[in-house]
Amino acid sequence: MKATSDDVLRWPGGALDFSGGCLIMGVLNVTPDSFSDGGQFLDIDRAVAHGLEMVCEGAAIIDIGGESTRPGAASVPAAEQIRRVVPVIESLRRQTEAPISIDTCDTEVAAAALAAGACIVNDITALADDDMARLAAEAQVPVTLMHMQGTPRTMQADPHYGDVVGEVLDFLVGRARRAESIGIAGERIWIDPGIGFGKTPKHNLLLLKHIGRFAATGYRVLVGPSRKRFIGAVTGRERPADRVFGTAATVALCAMAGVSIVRVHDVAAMQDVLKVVRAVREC
Ligand code: PMM
Repeated sequence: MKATSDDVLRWPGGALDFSGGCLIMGVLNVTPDSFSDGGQFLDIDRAVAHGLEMVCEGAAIIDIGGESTRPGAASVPAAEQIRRVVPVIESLRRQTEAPISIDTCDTEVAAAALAAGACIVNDITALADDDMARLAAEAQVPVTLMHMQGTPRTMQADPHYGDVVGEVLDFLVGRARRAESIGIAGERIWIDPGIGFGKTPKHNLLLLKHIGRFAATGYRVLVGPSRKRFIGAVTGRERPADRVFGTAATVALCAMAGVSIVRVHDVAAMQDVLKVVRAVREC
């Protein structure tokens, strides 16, 4: 086992207490086109205010991204991502101690974000770029390794797997071991099945059904189901903002299965969900 779910994780620049169970990572997209909050937080003051609001509502981490990864999205140049996220990170850093995560697969963006005060790297390509792995190893920061089939531009065209759970699990454990060999401590590696990234609704449901197998690897598990399309497919809710109750169901089952972090938009609501799950687990 590389990590346990009942301890405090410390690293240069941050700490997280997992002893109370699953933590919330609040989503803050400084983009014009993310599927759920795109265009809402392009203004620095509004982005910062929303970040602080999520901390007040119970987010343990704020995840900031300057590039939409919605299906079909084109990549955003590093300079533009930096222009979007760095002022928000700098301002939040001055106003809250909550760890800030940078959602990018671009090493230049991650380096700028870490210099501005972020202290976690969320890489949806699971450190495909060795430079990103070296950056995280040197900075000794936690990293999220996410699974994706294809790229955001192509991933929903025709996702297919023989055994989705086994293949995603093998990929993530392989990438986690590689990250350890490059010098990232196992307790700082968070694995994420990549809900919605090159997966059909059925693939997403199977990953959630078997999410306990990911937790059983000993690496901490992060899951990002919030408001995603598969919830719309199950509930018939077209608008992402109408998928909060569906998201709540996924958060409850993740927390019961030993997931360490859920990445969500609706922090106050999911904090209630986690409080109830915690009360049941502890009674
Ligand atoms: N989902 C999105 C973006 N970044 N990062 C991780 N680690 N896991 C996810 O599931 C994930 C992510 C897309 O959703 P958004 O538009 O709400 O950011």
